Amino acid sequence: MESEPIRVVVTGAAGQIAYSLLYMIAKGDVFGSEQPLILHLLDIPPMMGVLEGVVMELSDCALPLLRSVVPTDDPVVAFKDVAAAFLVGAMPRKQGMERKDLLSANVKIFKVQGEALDKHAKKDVKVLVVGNPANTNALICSRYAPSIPKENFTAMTRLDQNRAQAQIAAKVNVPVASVSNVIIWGNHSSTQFPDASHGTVHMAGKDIPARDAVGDDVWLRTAFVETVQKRGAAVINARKMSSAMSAAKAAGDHMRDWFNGTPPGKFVSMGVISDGSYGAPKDVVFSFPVSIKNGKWEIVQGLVTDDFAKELLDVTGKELLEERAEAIAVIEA
Ligand code: NAX
Repeated sequence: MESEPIRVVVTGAAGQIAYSLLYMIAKGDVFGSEQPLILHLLDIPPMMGVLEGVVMELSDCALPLLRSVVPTDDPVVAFKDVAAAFLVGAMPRKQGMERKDLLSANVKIFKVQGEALDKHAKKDVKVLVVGNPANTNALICSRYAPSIPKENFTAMTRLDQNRAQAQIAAKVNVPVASVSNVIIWGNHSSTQFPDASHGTVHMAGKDIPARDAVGDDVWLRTAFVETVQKRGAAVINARKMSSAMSAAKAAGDHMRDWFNGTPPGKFVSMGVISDGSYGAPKDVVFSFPVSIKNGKWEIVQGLVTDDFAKELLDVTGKELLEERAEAIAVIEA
């Protein structure tokens, strides 16, 4: 018997990440080739004309799984009965805008969306925040959706993970799928810590430590970390627009793994509510290595972090505490 369609919302649906993401979702890359879908598309009123064009294109894709599309500028309609939410839409950083101004504009958006999720979404909705500052936006969104478990709010660091795995694969000269368990710790910002010290590379029929495969610890602690931290800026410099195709792919990877789980012994990185593991501050959305089973993530425990790692974890944790304080000041003002 055919499954009932699930409702999935994408916000920022007229934007560039959504343009790639909607196609991936609608053709079955995220929720599987047997799962019919109803897509809810949220954007702001001035974008409704553009959104109409996106709806036309989705229709013209003639995708068998896509049962209907609900374009709207009303969060109540957008979040009604959704089982999964991709919160991509956010206020972009404009010239002359301070980090504080950006945070302030976005905190307000994610407060409204949290409240709408709380009232209208399914109680087990899985929420992925892509819009920046993604970690703090996810924290605020969760705060305004108290009837939904905090574990259901996550922030995307999968693009950073994918970038890190691609760097290792290129260095060792193996296909990217041969690289596993590279971790992104902390904030999705330039303070993130891409860490290959627990990673593995599948070579000659077995998994070997990424450090041995690379054979260059200096590179792993310098050029590798910096390349991943600054990759977003490098794409903007080259393309004159921010990462979109790769961001959409990462959002799909994140949600697919959350629904389907991770294979034994493998983990992925997600921004999740921190319980203080690995010395991270509690109650911020911090990117950790997680394994996933039955739709629930768990922070991978027992990895040994050296002094170098501890120092970088500390820097990114401090930044998240600062963002949280700024965000709360905006809300409570
Ligand atoms: P675009 O500017 O192309 O699209 C954003 C869309 O969001 C626009 O159509 C805008 O009208 C809409 N929007 C704004 N406020 C909204 C609201 N209150 N409700 C619904 N929609 C709203 O940006 P795009 O390139 O698609 O990037 C979207 C977000 O992803 C940005 O915040 C960006 O910084 C962030 N990114 C996050 C990444 C991550 O790894 N976490 C990587 C890629 C990307 O930079």
